Amino acid sequence: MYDVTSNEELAILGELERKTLWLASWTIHNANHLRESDDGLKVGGHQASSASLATIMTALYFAVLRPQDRVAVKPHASPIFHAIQYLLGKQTRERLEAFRGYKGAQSYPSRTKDADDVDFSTGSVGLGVAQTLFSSLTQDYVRAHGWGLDRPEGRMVALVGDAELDEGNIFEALLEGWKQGLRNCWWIVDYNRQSLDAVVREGLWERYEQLFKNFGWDVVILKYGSLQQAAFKEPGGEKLRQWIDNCPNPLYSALVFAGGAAWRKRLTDEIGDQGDVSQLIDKRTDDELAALMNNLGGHDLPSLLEAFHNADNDRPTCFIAYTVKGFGLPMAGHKDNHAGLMTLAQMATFRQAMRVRPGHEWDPFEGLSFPPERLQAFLYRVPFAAAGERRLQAPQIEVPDELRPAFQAVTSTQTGFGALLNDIGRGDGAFARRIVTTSPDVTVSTNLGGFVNRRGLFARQAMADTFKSERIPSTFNWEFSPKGQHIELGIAEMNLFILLSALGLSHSINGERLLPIGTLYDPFIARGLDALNYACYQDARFIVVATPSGITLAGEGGAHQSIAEPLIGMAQDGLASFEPAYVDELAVILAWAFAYIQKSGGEISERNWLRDETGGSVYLRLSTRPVEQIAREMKPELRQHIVDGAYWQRKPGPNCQVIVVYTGAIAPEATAAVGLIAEDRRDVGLLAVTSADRLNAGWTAAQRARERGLVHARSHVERLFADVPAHCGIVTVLDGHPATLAWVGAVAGNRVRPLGVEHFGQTGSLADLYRHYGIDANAIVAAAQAIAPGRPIRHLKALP
Ligand SMILES: Cc1ncc(C[n+]2csc(CCOP(=O)(O)OP(=O)(O)O)c2C)c(N)n1
Ligand SMILES: [Mg+2]
Repeated sequence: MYDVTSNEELAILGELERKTLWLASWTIHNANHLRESDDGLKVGGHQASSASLATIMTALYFAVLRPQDRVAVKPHASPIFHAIQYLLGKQTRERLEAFRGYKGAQSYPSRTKDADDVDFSTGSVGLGVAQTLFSSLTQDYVRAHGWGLDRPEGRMVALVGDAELDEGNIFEALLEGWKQGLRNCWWIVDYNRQSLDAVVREGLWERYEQLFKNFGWDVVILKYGSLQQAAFKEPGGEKLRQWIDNCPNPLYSALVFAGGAAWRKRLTDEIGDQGDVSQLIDKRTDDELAALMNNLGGHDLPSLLEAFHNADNDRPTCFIAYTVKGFGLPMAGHKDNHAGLMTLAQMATFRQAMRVRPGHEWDPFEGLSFPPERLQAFLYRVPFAAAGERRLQAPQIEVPDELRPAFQAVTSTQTGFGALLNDIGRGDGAFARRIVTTSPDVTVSTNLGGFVNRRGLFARQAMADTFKSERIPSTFNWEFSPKGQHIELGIAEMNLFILLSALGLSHSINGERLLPIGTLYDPFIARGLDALNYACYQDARFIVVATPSGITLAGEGGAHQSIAEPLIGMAQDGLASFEPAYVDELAVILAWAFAYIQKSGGEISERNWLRDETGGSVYLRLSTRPVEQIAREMKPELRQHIVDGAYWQRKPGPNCQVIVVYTGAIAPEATAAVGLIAEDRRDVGLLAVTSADRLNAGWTAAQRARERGLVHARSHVERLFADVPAHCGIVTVLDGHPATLAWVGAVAGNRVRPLGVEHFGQTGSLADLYRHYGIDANAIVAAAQAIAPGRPIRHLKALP
């Protein structure tokens, strides 16, 4: 597995560990003390936290990892990661010098913003850890379908902070991993017993050990380094081991901080009267004693290499590696060290110990004892870096230009979605085969059942549907097999989004493209929101279908209403959001989405703010409300307008006084209201907004482009409003927060009355709720009357 065959190579690794620690520390020091900082803010939480992982990461990157392995590095170990990549020739000095500055190396490893081959972004603790698990499941999925078998299987590795394990999403993922037969996954816990504020509870490792074993993992505890193991074999060694085992975490940390003399005093006081132990202590200098006591498993290269070597199988394995936060630095072990920074004086001492001359701080081999040629030769042979480009590419899957479902005259977008996917499920080309669906226990209730019946559930081992084999009639045929295309998840929305993140990076990680679709109830987007953001930040590509939504689910209950999601859809970077009212619109959007999630290339610019060249992920907010469909031909212009975000369902005339702008399932109310208003107001317009997100983004980008000199830039919404008179009032309405559409008034300077839902939880029939919240036809008419005063609108009072 690794190739450290000689003592010389082990010694080189030791030198590289020191160099890595130096470069990381210097990077942070430079950013804090030396570089002209534009904001005056200091970097916190890096120095001590990075040092904690210096040894483990040295062992991994320079010896153990293979090019096919993928790693999520604990956020605060970012400087160590960048330093290692610098030594491997994949990071530049300029970016290190600009650490956490504009376009410099990032404070937390970023797959999209860093240039040195970050596999998984981290930052929001817990998410990167779970991502490795779901990436491993994705790898199994891809290979079970017969794809990518010419490439070696990779291992997904997470470097986990011990306090990071407080995050619940990690345990949600663990449970799912157990259900799905997780393989090829290592989690290496940096057990420094410190978090940001605190020292962790005694004996936490025992809970972890039990927990991981319960979920079917191997657990390897790396507590004592090789120096300690040797010392335990000396006379009195067993006593020392007992003392270490009984020492409370805060005391151990305090003594690490205090150093050799303090260790001597404490050990002598507590166990030193027992002849043998006194000898063991006395024969060591203060420095040697400190080195012995600091020699925990996580800082001992031979122990680490051996442990990783012994785990050369595909079982999920958790390594609990004892470490010292701030290892090798003056703040080692101190409970306040999280945001600790080395002072200039401390840095000078450290520099001396590292034998780095002023002006040579960035020289890769400065102060090391091996000749540079020998070190360089070693680095050239590092297996992880030897194969060149680790990010893979996959060709785009050809998708149909149009989807043409047969649908009922009165139907909902959710039903339409089910019908569209069912139709796709009939196909046997690459398009149908590359789709993978997933849902956190709402497969049937989000209408994915038809597709799953056709394509089957995924499991590495086939499992028959018992109801079918027992000949009990059922609408659903749920056979699990390695060929299945639906991954059934337990009810955990964080898992849904992290799985989508993993599936949606398959083209880059496995070199095999998938077209992932995840479904959930709209309100529960909020439950998984940080993971959704994480997935988008990594540029994973997927379609998320959220249904039912809003108060339109009516009798289903107040607890399931979603209000803020349309705003989330607008604000979420990397996610194009749509809320169609009609199934023909949905068909257009879905066909477009399959192409959009595969796009890449092109810089995001003012001209291209909608990412039409660069691509992204897609969110469809759907509804269970049956709506009378419009019988119409889907002309190319209408198709384009639907994708751009809006079209005139009824174009306003030159004498228009009022316009109704609506989104989604509220279409019948908006249409009815316009019909009523039209009896007393001339030239009324009705604008159907299919994507407030894209409509708004286009408008903002066009304004910025003009401000920067592109005087002819025009957005879709500006063109739509080009002929609308300035005195015309606008009523906007949707089943969601009114701010979603309120901004349209600013496009051409029209007054707006935005209607929508602002309060949560009232239950009732659809009519009750639309009336209660003021988004029914009557409320729209009343708002129109108020905003475009004139002759009373006669039908207003006539409505119930
Ligand atoms: C979701 C989330 N909450 C809070 C934080 C702020 N934060 C960063 S690191 C950290 C704790 C660090 O402890 P540990 O994981 O043990 O790492 P160590 O500093 O010991 O290396 C916290 C609370 C965060 N990054 N993400
Ligand atoms: Mg910690």
